[in-house]
Amino acid sequence: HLTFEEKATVIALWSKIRLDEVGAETLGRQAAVVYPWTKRFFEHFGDLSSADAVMRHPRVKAHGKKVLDAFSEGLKHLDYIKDFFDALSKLHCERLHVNPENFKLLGDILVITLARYFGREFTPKLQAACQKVVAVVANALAHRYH
Ligand code: ZNH
Repeated sequence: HLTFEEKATVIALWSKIRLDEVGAETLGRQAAVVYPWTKRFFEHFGDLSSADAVMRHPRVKAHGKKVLDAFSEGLKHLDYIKDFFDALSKLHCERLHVNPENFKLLGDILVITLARYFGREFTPKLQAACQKVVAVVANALAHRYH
């Protein structure tokens, strides 16, 4: 469970990032390099043949921003996040057919991207709070699959 302090810490950290940059890097790392099989969800975006192509792709960037914007909104509603993400969970389950395991993978990549973005400022305590938040979000998005 997230403490009040952890929530505040993550919200403060989040306010310092550029959502488009972190979003594109997260998605790029995921789909281009680390979990390349997730590329198949984004083939309709166009050329995703190399890591560079993925990370620079305008539609990937736009999508990364969209995903992180949803994350931002989720941060404001952590106490009832399952309800808040209910429709989004349903969309991923019923229409997009994304295996919910991918939500956890994306969360881990997001944490790694944040660590790279913040460097030494990203203390173990901050990481712990972030790991909890991405777990809560992944769980909420997987809710409709159960
Ligand atoms: Zn997702 C879409 C969010 C994950 C895949 N997404 C989407 C959207 C959003 C999101 C907001 C939009 C919707 C509308 O339009 O309505 N996601 C999200 C989040 C997360 C996610 C928050 C975290 C966790 N996804 C994910 C993953 C995957 C995905 C992991 C895979 C791999 N999505 C997707 C797709 C889509 C989406 C495919 C559609 C796109 C287009 O545009 O086409």
